[in-house]
Amino acid sequence: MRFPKFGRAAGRRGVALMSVLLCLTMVVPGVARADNPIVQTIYTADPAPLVHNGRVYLYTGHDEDGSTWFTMREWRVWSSADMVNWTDHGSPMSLATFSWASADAWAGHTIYRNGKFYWYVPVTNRSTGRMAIGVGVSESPTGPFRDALGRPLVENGEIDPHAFVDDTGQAYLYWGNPNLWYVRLNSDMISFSGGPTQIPLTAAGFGARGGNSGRPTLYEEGPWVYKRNGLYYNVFAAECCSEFIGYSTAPGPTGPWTYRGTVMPRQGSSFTNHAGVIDFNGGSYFFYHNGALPGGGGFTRSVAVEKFTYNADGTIPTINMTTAGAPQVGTLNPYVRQEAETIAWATGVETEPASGGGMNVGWIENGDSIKVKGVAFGAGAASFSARVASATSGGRAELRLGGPNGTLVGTCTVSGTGGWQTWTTVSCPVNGATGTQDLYLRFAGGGGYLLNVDWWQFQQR
Ligand code: FUB
Repeated sequence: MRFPKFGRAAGRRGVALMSVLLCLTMVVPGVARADNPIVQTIYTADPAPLVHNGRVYLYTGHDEDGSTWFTMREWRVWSSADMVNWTDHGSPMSLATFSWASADAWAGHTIYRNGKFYWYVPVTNRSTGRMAIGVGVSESPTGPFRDALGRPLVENGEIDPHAFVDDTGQAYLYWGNPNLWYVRLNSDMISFSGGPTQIPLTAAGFGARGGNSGRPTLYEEGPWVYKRNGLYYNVFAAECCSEFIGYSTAPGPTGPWTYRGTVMPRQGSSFTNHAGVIDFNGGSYFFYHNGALPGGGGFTRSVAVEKFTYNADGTIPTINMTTAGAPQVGTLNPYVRQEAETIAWATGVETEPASGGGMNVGWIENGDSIKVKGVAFGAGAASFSARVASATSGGRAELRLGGPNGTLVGTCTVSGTGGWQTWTTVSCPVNGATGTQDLYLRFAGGGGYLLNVDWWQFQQR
């Protein structure tokens, strides 16, 4: 099925929140020009990054187009080896994974243990009408995930689970809004010992909140707990609305916590924010979400990332949202098969499951483009091949360097193949692609949708 092009209306939570949102929308540019947000093909929210075998796997929610609430039905997975070119792995887990869930595929977290990936998610339990925590499990970071229990792992009406395994091997699950809870997970990661325990929300631990919100501290939701150099960190969404990101530290995984201040101020035209923190390839990275895409806002959010350096005393510096994003780690090899859905920045296109597995890029129209950053052509490419399909009469894939209208180094012509999933391989000569370049696949042709691309690869001179 073909859908309208991306770029949809912002949502609405209520009069008060909409006012906040409108104020933010007026002061923040609506169109990002660089590599943040990470995904341009759909709205994404609630980042949960995981480093595994030299790649960063990014687990997100999916804000439906035109949402006027947190209308979320599935979770999505992306991965990158270089922090700028992200591969779309589609949706390996959705509300349908949990037969007992009725709605609200909200902020989850994935962790690796025992050779398996455990994805903890909050959803509405159909039979109780309350938010409950389910757990998906898979042998692969990109799924598919199945319901590990066939019922909630834990249920108390609160959200935003985050798992952490301490050096001792003891695992914890944290979650909560408006309270902050933890439970000691057993080593199977799908059962626990003892009951849910509340972490005291004290002003010393989580900062004092003013106003008449009825909440004692700045803690709002989205705990992200980790250990670094013997110190335990809890990075969380603070106050509402709009939220900023704050953090606390503790000598142990259950506290006592000490509030340490702001990580990311209120920015970015989404009244929520949600943190994910990792170390990867010697750098530290802070993931968050905002409303920076066209049509973006509080219910049409997008995940973004910044690189940062801890202060010498272990405190976290203030991190601001940028459109530049993180610098690239290394380069991308064009002489091995690259998925078309490995993208630094896409304009106009969307993705879908490909008939042969994985995803393909589709909804390609005249003038659309895909940027692939830092492509290491070395001494030079001689030719380009791509797996393509077209249910219409096709179009052209122009290979350009440095920009969508940059130097043209090759053009592949694609004819109709008889279907959007009827694949053939096309090739064309390439001249002038040397060194390390930002590659743009720019598409040209007549009106309507032109072609789909599953993968591409250059051949060396
Ligand atoms: O995405 C739905 C909810 O919004 C999440 O569970 C919260 O963390 C907030 O980001």
